[in-house]
Amino acid sequence: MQFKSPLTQIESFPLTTDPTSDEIEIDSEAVETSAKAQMGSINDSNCFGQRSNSLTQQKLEELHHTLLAHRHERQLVVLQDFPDPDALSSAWTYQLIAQQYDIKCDIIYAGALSHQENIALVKLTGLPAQRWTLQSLKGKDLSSYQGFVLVDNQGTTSGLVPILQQAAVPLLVVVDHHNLQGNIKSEFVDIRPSVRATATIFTQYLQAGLLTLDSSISQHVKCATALMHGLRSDTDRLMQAQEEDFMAAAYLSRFSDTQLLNAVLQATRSKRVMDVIERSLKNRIVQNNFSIAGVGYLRYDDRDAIPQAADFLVTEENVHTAVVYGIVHDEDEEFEVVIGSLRTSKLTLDPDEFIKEAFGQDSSGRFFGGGRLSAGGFEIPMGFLSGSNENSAYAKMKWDVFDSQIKQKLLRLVNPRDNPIQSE
Ligand SMILES: [Mn+2]
Repeated sequence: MQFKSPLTQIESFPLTTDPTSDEIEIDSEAVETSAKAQMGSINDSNCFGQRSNSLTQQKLEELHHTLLAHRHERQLVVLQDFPDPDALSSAWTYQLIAQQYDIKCDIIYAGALSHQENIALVKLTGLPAQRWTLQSLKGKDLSSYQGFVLVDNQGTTSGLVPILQQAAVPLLVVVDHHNLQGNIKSEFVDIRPSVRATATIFTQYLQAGLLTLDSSISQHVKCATALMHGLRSDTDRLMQAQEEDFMAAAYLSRFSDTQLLNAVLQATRSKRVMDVIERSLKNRIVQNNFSIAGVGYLRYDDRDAIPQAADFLVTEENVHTAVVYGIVHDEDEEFEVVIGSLRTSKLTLDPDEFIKEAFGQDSSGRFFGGGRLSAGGFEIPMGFLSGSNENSAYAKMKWDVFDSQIKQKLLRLVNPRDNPIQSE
């Protein structure tokens, strides 16, 4: 039989005691179950493709021991400021896995859920993610958390991370599939840029027995559906999926709810998102198969219109790469930031390299963005120039400056001889 339930496999293997963890006493049935599951899966070579098998098993064992060492604790699972379905579903899975070790997790993000599909996902599945603004974080008692976890990011896309570091909350776990963004000091690290979605990695953890999914438990069904959505959305509806992602999707299909997934996908675009897409169409310039569009100012809540516009622009004939950017302003916090998104169908173009090369680093050596296969994003703080102004001529002038500067940096890579500033 190709797919055996992890539980059946587990029963057939004797539980061995790990001599290195003798100080850790397994005190709950749940922990014992997952320990058994983990031992069982380590002996199983049919779960995944042979190539990734040993890595997954090694990571699985490490994560198991990290969780054991931190049982009964409270942790924060930190998502990128604007979390996507891959991040949301993976964080939820981590929370459910951690529960087995009596670890309580709060899933938090600083920005907004701005894509209509993300809002639908969270509402329809009851996904337990909370928005903690930078302001509200300062009022929280962080000493009740013994650690934090990064899922589908490496801390560079979350405004919450510097505050947690300041409060000396230790980083315990990082699970991500983006290229390495720098030096990471964490007890457990599983970063696999070859995998297309963090949801794939978490599905492998599930499949190997860190948590046994049960289709009679509604929460498990919803979480599996969320993972399926995350996996699909990070792989362009499985178009970019590799063997491991398909294997994960196949496993999830046993638990996920097709009707629920369909309901999430049916979410429609708001008029304001349509307006941003319209602006990107009007403003785009196409050079050397790159389509570049600045969309001006947009509201914080509509921030996700930018990647959606990039998704749309890259579908134009003879365009292989689209970059869309705009100034996102948050009226509540008087805060502005340049947000951009890149989409490419060109196999030889690495979005991560492209964005790092185009925009470089800030004074503290932090890159303005990065990416994964076929997609990337960037955020450029506006510093002293941040803050809205009632005067529309002033706002236009500010936009023109940022627009020209970004175009100049992009066009230097798109067409090295072309420089829009020099000609003036
Ligand atoms: Mn992802």
